[in-house]
Amino acid sequence: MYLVNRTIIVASNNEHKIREIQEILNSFTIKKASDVAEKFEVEEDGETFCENAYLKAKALSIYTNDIVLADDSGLEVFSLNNEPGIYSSRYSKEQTDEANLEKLLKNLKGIKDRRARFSCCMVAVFADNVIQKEGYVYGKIIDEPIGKNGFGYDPVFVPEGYDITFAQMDAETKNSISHRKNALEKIKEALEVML
Ligand code: ITT
Repeated sequence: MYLVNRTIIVASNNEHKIREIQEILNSFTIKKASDVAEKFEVEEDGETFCENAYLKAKALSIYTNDIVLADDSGLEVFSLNNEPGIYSSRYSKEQTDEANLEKLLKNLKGIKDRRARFSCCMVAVFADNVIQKEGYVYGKIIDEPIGKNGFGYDPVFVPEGYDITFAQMDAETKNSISHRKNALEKIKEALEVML
């Protein structure tokens, strides 16, 4: 099958993610869920990033014939049994970036092993095809948030090989090494074969 349409609908309500996907997949036209569906909400009851990404992509695909792309991602802290993991956006009672961060730092108080990784599973769905790719970036969690860019846990995550947090980096630098970038590069490669 040859796809001539290079439009991708992103099955996400997270504006930060959508912007990063747009910046990384800059040879595609990126649209958001609200462009094709009035209200888009999915119960993320999968047990892995990929299960949840598939649930989101499949749910939006009934509204469009374009390629649908979903991202499920999160932070895994090794000394916390890989928490918050798939619960990253819902870690605290308040479920805000600030409260999630605060809970993470509290749970890490006094713990020396600060190693962590961001994980991302991207699922693209179109016609009868499903493409699933994962990406990671390894690093460590610092004691106090630093930086204003990005979102989520960016202010406490210092990637390997750097001495600043994701939130201190410009978007271009984060997007050149992130978990999202790594997963998207693989998705892009798979899609380009079919376009
Ligand atoms: P959608 O499901 O609508 O896409 P969401 O924010 O709920 O949006 P997820 O369920 O995939 O998405 O949760 C992702 C959470 O993981 C996000 O809210 C952050 O807390 C964290 N996260 C993922 N990628 C991140 C990044 O690049 N920088 C910082 N935090 C990130």
